[in-house]
Amino acid sequence: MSPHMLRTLVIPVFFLLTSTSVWSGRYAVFDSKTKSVYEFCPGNTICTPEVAPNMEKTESFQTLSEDLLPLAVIDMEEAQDKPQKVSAQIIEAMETVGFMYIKNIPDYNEDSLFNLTKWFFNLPVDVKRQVTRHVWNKANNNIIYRGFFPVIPEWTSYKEGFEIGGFNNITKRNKVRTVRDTLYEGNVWPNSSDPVASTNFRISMETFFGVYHRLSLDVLRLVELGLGLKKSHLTSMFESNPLSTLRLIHYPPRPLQHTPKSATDGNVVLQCDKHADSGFFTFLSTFHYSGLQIQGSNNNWINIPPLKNALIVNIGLNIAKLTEGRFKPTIHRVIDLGISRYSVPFFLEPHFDADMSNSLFGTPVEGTAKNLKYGMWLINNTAQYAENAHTDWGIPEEELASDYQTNSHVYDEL
Ligand SMILES: O=C(O)CCC(=O)C(=O)O
Repeated sequence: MSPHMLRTLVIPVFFLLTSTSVWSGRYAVFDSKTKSVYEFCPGNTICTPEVAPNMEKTESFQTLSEDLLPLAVIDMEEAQDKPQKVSAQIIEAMETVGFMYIKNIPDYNEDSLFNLTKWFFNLPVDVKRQVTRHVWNKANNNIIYRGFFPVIPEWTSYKEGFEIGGFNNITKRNKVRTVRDTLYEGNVWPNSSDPVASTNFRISMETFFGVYHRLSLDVLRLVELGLGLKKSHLTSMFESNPLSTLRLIHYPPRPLQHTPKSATDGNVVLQCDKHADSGFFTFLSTFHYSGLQIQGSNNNWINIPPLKNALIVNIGLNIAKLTEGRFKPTIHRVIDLGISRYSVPFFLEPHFDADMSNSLFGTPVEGTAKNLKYGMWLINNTAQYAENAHTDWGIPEEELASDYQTNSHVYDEL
């Protein structure tokens, strides 16, 4: 193993091990019905009976006409007749701001997605805990990468989420042997007291996953066209077995006792810390909420208001690297509005074996291990996020190392 490969492996493993001791083990689950945050201590007992936010304001809806919006609006209907024009608009948006809106998305229905999101987060705490990741609920042996993650009160980002991928074949924890098994983990679904509603949730979430998947391939085809790439050059990385994630997010209003200094910026309280996405493309629904801000060239913060039935699309560090820096991964954050805010990002991810070591134009990516696969890159880069930092990937360190070696070895021979 080269020194570089060793470093990329050892640093995150070290981080995973040390971060567990920094984390106090407390986490919180929001119950929207009672408007209470139930805090759990190590050992899964409720350590404070109830910490009511008691500060929820009435929601205010914000709409702006399209010509006042701060980002380009890409029309997917227009793309059918004028692909050249629309692909040029996409490339321009990605090369300048790294953010855009897209509208007229086939089969996308914002109201229906909003209802599903609220349905999930309104479930009683006990039902959410059935699908909580293993690290927070040791009774759940099958959850490593998918399912529910709770609020961690002392973290800068204050959110709970529920994630699905494209797979339903659950790998049992005790059968997990490789990083590949972990990332291809199947979905888990909540069983509420209303079985019809639970089934509807599952079917609708799977349908939305398909809507986002097809949309992302349409956008990638336009990117191929705009960058002058061969047909399927980009889409082939995503078409089959993508590791994409559809995440429902709820940001409960942040009570003072859960607001560390790192979660403030002057008078502003943060719900999601400033960051650039790590991956490829993110397709984000912010419903009718403001709160999202992107960093301008003078380090100023620009509000990104919602556009009805449209998605906000931005790019991550990986596609920036693969385009040799042509696409800009812009830093963004979410500020606390004092209300419960919901959003749904779809993180477009390629299949496990997608090559991360060569750019789309054929040049080796600087600072990347030779023949690095996406799956290995992902596991080494997601530990920094609050919702993953404490994940017990279910793989002993030596096996993680050996999987890394095996995969790298196979590819070195090609
Ligand atoms: O909730 C939002 O508006 C933004 C979410 C986000 O930036 C993320 O999940 O990476």
